[in-house]
Amino acid sequence: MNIINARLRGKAGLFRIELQGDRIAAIEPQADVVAGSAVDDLDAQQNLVVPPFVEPHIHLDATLTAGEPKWNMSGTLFEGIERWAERKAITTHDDIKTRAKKTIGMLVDHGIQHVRTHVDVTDPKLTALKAMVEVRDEVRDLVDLQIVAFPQEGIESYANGRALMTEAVAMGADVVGGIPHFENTRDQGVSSVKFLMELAERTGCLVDVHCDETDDPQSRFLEVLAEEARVRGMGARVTASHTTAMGSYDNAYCSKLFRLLKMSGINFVSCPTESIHLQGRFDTYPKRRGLTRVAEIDRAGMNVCFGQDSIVDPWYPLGNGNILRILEAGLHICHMLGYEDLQRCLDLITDNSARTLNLGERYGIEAGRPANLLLLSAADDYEMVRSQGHALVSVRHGKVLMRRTPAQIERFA
Ligand code: 17E
Ligand code: FE2
Repeated sequence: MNIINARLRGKAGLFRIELQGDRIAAIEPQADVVAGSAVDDLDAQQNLVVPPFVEPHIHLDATLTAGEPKWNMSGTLFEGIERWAERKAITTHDDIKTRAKKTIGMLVDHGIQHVRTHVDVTDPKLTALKAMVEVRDEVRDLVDLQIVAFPQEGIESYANGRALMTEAVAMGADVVGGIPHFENTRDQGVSSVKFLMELAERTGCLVDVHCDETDDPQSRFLEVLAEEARVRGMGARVTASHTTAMGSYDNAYCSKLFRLLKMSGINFVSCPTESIHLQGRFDTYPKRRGLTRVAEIDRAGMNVCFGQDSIVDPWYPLGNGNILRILEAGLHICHMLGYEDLQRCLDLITDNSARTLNLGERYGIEAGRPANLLLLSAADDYEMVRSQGHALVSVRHGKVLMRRTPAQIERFA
C-alpha cells in the first residue's frame, strides 16, 4: 500500500510513502499531485500525514463510571478520589475490561495508537491491574498500551502500599507511579518518591508520577522527583504528570526549580481540561487556572505534552476520546495561541508524547519504522486546530484501522 499526495510536518512539497507489510519502506518526494495507480493507494489530498496520536495519560480503569454510585458534587480532586473508592469497592475483572476496551475504541476512533494508562493498585486484590494486563494483550491490534502501577490512595498512607506496588510491577506493570501530594505527611511524600524511584531503577521500569496535583504552593515534590531522576541518570525515563502546583509557585522559587528540572531531563504531562476543572476549587476570585507552566516548560527546551486523563469518571464528566479537543483547550488555557506555538502545536499530542512514552524508533514517519500513521484533514498544524479537523484514516501495522467520513453539510441559499 502507498500513501500519495502526503504533506509531512516541517518539510516542503508532497511525498509518496510506500508501505511494505508492517513497515514504512520508503518516502519519496513527488514533483506534482498524482492520481492513485494501485487500488489500495490512499490519497492524502495534500493534507498532513503524521504518526499516530498518543494518549500519554489516562485512567482506563475508571473511565465511564461517572455518577456510579454518586456524582462528584464539589468538583475537587479529593472528592473524586472518595467517589472512586466507592466505585472501586464494587468493581470486577469483567467490569474493568469492558469499560477499558470501550474507551480504547473511542481513542482509536480519534487516531490514537499509543496509550499510557494509570491503573489503581491500592486494592489488596489488584483487580484492575490483573484485568488491564489481559487487556494490554487483547488490544495489540488497536493500540500499544503501557500500564502504570498507580497508587491512588498512597504508597506510604495505604495499608501494604509498598508491597502492592512491588507486586504490581512483578505482575507486569511497565511504569511505576506515585502520588506524593496525597500522602498523609510531607515526609511520607518524600519517602514515597524515593521508594518508587528505587523500585523503577531495580526493575527497569519507566516512571510516571502524579506530582503536586494541587493548588497548594507548598506542594514541592517535583524537586524531589527531579533530583532523584538526575542523581540516578534516569531523567528521560521519568515523567511528572500534572504538576499543577507549579501554577501557584512564586517566580523566585520557580526560576531555581527550572534549573534543576532542566538538568534532570524529565518529561511533563499536562491534562488541561482536567486541571481547569479540578483545580481552582478553593479559590473565589481572582481564581487560578490550576495548570502547570506548559508554555514556559516548552520554551525552556524541556519536553511537555497533553493528555486527556479522564473520560466520564469521578473526576471529569465529559470526554469522547478526541485528543485534538484537549489540544485546542490546552492552547487556550496555557496562552499558547501565538503564531509560533500554532505552527508546531501538533508536537504536543504526537512527538513530545512519544518521547514521554520512550517510544524511540517505534514511532515516526521514517523508512524502516512501523507502518503506523494518520491521514489528517488539514495541511498544517495551525489549520488543523483552527478548522477543528480530524484524523480521517488511521493505518496500523500497514492496514487501515479506522476511516472517518466527515460530516456533510447541505446549504440551500
Ligand atoms: N486520580 C488522580 O489522582 N488524579 C486525577 N486527575 C485522576 C485520577 C483522573
Ligand atoms: Fe491522572
